[in-house]
Amino acid sequence: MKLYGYWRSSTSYRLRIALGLKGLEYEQVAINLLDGEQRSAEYRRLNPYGGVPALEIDGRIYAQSMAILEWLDESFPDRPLLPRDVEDRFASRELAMAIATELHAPLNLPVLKYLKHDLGHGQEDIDAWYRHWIARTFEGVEARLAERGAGDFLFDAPGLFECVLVPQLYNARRFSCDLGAYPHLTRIEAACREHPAFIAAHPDRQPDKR
Ligand SMILES: N[C@@H](CCC(=O)N[C@@H](CS)C(=O)NCC(=O)O)C(=O)O
Repeated sequence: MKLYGYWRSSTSYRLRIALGLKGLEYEQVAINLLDGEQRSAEYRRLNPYGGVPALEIDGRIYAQSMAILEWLDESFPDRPLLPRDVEDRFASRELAMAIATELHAPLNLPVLKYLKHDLGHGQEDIDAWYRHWIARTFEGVEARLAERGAGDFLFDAPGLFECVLVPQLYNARRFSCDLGAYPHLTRIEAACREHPAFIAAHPDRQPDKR
């Protein structure tokens, strides 16, 4: 199994956590996003979306991190990322998708670059944009966790939701976002920090870190 990724990419980070939670071995292939390797013709032949991650297994390439997470869970059902109960599965997906679609999408590198270079916004505007989307989505996710009375994880063990949450919090900290209003999110993050799959997946531990 080969993971095409980048050390600081939150979508690659999601997959590294999931592969670790499932105890699956994989080789990493670094795609340097700062050098634009994701847009090279060679890489786009593998992943026509021109982003990371992509996962190669038995000559087949899988793209789109959320679809890959679900595929991994169906193909390697041991140590599941989703709980058994259908309502609980829905809760995991709802929270994970809120972050993956409403938060990751507007904060992605090409969006920030477009705001800066094409629309001419300064760094202050970019930082305000970033904080706006973080607050808008984290408020909802935090409220949902409060309603459920969530503990160290959404359920008994980390799964799909935590795979998506922890990388997004890592990014929020990079942008110096104030996370004081999200005690449930940060408590779950703290519990994940102790877990070997999250420790091994951390950007600082990746071989392509600069
Ligand atoms: N929806 C995609 C998003 C992938 C994505 O945007 N990855 C980012 C890194 S987190 C990337 O490759 N950005 C560089 C670029 O698009 O030029 C997924 O979840 O896999």
